[in-house]
Amino acid sequence: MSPAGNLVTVESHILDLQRMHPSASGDFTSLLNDIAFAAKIISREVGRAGLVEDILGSTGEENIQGEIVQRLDEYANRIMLSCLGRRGQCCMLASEELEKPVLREVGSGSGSYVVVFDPLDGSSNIDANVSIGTIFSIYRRRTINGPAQDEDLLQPGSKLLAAGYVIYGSSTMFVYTTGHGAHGFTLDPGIGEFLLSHENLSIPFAGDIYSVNEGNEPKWDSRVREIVRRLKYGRDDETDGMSARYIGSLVADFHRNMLYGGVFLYPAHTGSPDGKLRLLYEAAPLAMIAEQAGGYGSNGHSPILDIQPDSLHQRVPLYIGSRETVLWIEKMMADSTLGAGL
Ligand code: AHM
Ligand code: MG
Repeated sequence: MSPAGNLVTVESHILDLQRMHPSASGDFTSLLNDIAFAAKIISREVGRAGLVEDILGSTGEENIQGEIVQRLDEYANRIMLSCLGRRGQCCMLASEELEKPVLREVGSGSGSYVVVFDPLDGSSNIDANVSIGTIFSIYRRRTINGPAQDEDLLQPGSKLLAAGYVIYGSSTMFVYTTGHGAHGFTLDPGIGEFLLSHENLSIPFAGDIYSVNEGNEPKWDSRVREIVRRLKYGRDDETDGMSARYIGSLVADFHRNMLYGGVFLYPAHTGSPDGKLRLLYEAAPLAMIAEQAGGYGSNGHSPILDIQPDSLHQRVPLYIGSRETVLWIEKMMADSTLGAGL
């Protein structure tokens, strides 16, 4: 049975959006379709993990950020690199798994776009059969001619043309936005198509779930400790405490909060003074989706989408989810009576 009997594929949904821009060349549309295609291949491989040799486990190498590279990380990265921009739509691709961005031959394509992605997020969860995901950001290149430059890559989230994620969970879902709402599609494995299942996603304004790795509490500053304490026990005598859910895969924690409402926190701590998550391919794309769904993403002080990046793998503290809850966290972070930052 297809989701809710709805037979709108992700490709036709993207094409409908293109019709809103009669002068569009189709390059952007086909780039989004490339990403959906790559997601199907990665989903197939994730679904076979454990059955086929050489899928699970690590490659024995570390990536540029000193993290162990899992075999599926490497596979997903390779698939993204070979599927994206096959028609010369992209001048540059950048990934969590690559030290530097790669410049692409554009041939007769426009080369107008830059894509930044985390090919397989939550990779510490792969071998345990826990949900993982892919996250992507698409920017328009800023320079006109010649090889793409840093300024084409290092753009704030407010300049994103599109962003999305794929969650490989109990089913595989593709969620994307081009700035006209956030829409979710569920993969029907029988026909190999993503079918519209969650049109115009909307995060509840305030939620009942907080998600944070509380094992880091000893390394937080006093403000973050107080924020999490109040989330847990209730903000005041009239407010109930929230439930905790933490998967440890950003896409999965974020996706659940998108549907149920709530907040995800990855604050800075003494071991990671800029937080853990990466601005360009984790925080910014999810912040765009959150805002398109009525939510909000912040670094604790200001919108994630306003931050001008200065390097590809830049990290940022992240507070994201239900708008009211994230705004309350910003207010708490600005309260000097709760102590200073790190
Ligand atoms: P990854 O991109 O290498 O998988 O790391 C990012 C992941 C996120 O999915 C998740 O939110 C976070 O790291 C979990 O970190 P921790 O194990 O410190 O709680
Ligand atoms: Mg990641």
